[in-house]
Amino acid sequence: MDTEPEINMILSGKFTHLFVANFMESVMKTLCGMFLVFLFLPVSAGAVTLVTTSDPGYYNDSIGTILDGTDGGETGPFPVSNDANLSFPTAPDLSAAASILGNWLTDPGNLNSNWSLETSIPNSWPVGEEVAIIYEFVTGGATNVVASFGVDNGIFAWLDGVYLGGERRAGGVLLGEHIFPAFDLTPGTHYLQLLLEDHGVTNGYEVSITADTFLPPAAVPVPAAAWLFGTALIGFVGISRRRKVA
Ligand SMILES: [Ca+2]
Ligand SMILES: [Ca+2]
Ligand SMILES: [Ca+2]
Repeated sequence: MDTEPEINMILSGKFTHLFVANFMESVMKTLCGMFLVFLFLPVSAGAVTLVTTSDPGYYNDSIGTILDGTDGGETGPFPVSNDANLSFPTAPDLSAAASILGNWLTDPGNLNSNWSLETSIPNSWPVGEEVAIIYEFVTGGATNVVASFGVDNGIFAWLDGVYLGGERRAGGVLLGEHIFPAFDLTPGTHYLQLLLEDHGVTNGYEVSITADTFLPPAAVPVPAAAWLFGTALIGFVGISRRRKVA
């Protein structure tokens, strides 16, 4: 019978050996294929996009032109007409707008009423005025974060209140004309604070912030949270009882 050798193979264990050998061969082929795919994949920089133009952020459009002419006049960060290309290695003096901006650099989790959480950051604003933006990052850690901008006319940037730099250019918006040095983010909440400057004719804003890796924030395990809540409740009951006793 035709099936007899097969039965015999099963009985003798040969079939099992053949099956395992075939299975291992197909696994090895698949793994080799995957390895080759990985080998030919480009090493991608900026694999994760964190912020693009029109994404939401905190927005302050109450500054108006109060900074114009302060901190060095036409050669400073807030000119009325000077279109010279300049870099500003030290942070601009924002004291003229201190009450409008509030504690945006030192405590961005508690902003004053001039700030709003917009559905999206506008890419233009009244000509000649300055506006401020904050992007919030809640993460379990991020690496090689690259912040790239196109602005008409100037941009000043801080990360968690630490000045990253500032530049001014003549008119026009070209994404990538301002790129700040890449940074990593430790687990927690971080803020990228931006001040946009304009001095006439027109203005505009584009943004692209990427990272090589971006981990989501660590979730609080429910049993632990429940345990803490339970402990707090027991403590509260204990205090209440002691107060009643006293
Ligand atoms: Ca201005
Ligand atoms: Ca520009
Ligand atoms: Ca302009």
